[in-house]
Amino acid sequence: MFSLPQLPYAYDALAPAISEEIMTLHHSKHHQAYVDKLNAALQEVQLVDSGRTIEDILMHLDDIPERVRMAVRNNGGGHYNHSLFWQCMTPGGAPLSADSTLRQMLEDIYGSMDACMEVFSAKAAGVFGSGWVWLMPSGEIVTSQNQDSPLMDSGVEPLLGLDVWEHAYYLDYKNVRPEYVTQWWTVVNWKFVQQRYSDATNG
Ligand code: MN3
Repeated sequence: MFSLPQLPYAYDALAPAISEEIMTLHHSKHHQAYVDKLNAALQEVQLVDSGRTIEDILMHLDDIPERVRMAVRNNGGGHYNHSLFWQCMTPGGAPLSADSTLRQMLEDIYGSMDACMEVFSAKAAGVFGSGWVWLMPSGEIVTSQNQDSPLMDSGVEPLLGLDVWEHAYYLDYKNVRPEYVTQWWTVVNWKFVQQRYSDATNG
């Protein structure tokens, strides 16, 4: 059985970048629904107590019986993506230190952190419909549709993810997704992202 992870901060802690109302709905309703539907789909094929991690399930979707595979892909992806997303944010944000290895890598590729963030923001603006933007351990910035994760195709876990589904910002920003992205940068937990990069490159 999968369960909803606790947020590492209060529902109102990311305001004004993301309001308490959005955080409450997004975590306690949307994410909870992904968890519930994932468990229901796995239950249907007697896999709910298999003990497999969500990462393992998403990397081997072909092993899931076809009649529930799409439900596991969508809701398992939703569970994995949101679990990562919450941790990628922290009240007030946490910047990268000057000697951060992640900063070094991104500056080598993009020229500067600002330039890297501009590429990421442009990709976020360009996602058609519902999806995500991801920073990969290679430094590459990729997008996915719906609740898909790069993990599904590549087996590689993203370092940082941004939810650009309308439910993530519409109450605060209406249709102006770029403003949501601009404000989101102020709450990004780069220290967490650096830790994931260190783990990915040393492991
Ligand atoms: Mn969402």
